[in-house]
Amino acid sequence: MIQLNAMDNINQVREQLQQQFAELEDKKAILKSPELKKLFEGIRDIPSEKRSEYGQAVNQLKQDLNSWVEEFEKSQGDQQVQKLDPTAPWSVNVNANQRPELLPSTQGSIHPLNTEMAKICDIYQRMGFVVEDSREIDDDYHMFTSLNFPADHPARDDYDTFMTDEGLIAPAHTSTMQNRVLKKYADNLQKGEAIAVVIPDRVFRNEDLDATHEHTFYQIEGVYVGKGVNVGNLIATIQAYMSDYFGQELDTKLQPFYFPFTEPSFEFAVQRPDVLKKDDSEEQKWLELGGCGMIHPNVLREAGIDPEVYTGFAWGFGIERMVMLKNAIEDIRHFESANLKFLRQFS
Ligand code: FA5
Repeated sequence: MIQLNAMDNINQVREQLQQQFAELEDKKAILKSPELKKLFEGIRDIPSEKRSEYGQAVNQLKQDLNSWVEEFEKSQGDQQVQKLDPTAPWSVNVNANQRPELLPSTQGSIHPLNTEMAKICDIYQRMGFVVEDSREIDDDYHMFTSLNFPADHPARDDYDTFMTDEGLIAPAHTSTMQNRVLKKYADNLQKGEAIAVVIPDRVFRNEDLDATHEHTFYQIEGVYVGKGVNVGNLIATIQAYMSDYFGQELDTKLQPFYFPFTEPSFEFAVQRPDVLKKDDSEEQKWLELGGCGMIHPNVLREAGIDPEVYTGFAWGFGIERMVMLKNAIEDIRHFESANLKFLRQFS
């Protein structure tokens, strides 16, 4: 009778431990459970003829607990695979059972930023500009020095730049490409043609986020250099682009500003539609779309172009802000939110 109760007791403890094991964060702790200890201590109270059977059953339970722990650890190990390799394709980093199920491609759609970027580039191509990609990692020379930022100048801090320990830079503006495209297309000038390039790409800033500021966003840079190019050409080019993209004349404002790489420099703003206004304050009246100006002689000189012979203008506009304005999107964070309700409006 004692033995029967004792064996029942082992089974009861097994059930209790099973429940505890499922809830435990540190699974190994199950091996030190007081319940198991008590079962072992109970061996001495079992009549001698039944002791061996009882002892075997308790030992079996202990072995089972060990196998639960081993199996759990093995399953964790499988999940961790190797260390994450950010350069490797999915299949190396993820187990088949961890891979999210993909929607069939027929249910996907092109991201609105890509659709709009294609439209924007198409407009500039029709205006005679070639399209170049920017890059997502660069160096101090292209991001600052080639753009006439004096060493240690506080204007460098305006860009809230992400840097690696080695001093590489995640570009904070597409202007990081100016020196490269000026050099690449310098031959155009010898042939009597202008340099006319636009560069759309992703840029990165260590920003405080709000409805019009992201840490990762897109800009489109424009560079135009030739003989006798002046501010009038700059304004006309931006206006021609704006009326094509927005399909209507918007209320715009060009006001003096400072960039080390343009002189004179301007900030280009557009009157906000009501949906993009927080309140009726003067500050909320205008949405800054971009910066622009006549390319500084030092920037041309640095790229091997004689500023006594050639002049040019450049601009850099925020793509999200243009798309927000065109589609009355009230918060820039929708673009990266993976919110299908938002994205499907554009498919
Ligand atoms: C620049 O980045 C200059 N490189 C622009 C330029 C190019 C001036 C060529 C002269 C010649 P700015 O920091 O103001 O300037 O940024 C330009 C535009 O990028 C802004 O007007 C805005 O439309 C967009 N932008 C800037 N920061 C953010 C942000 N955190 N989130 C979303 N858009 C942004």
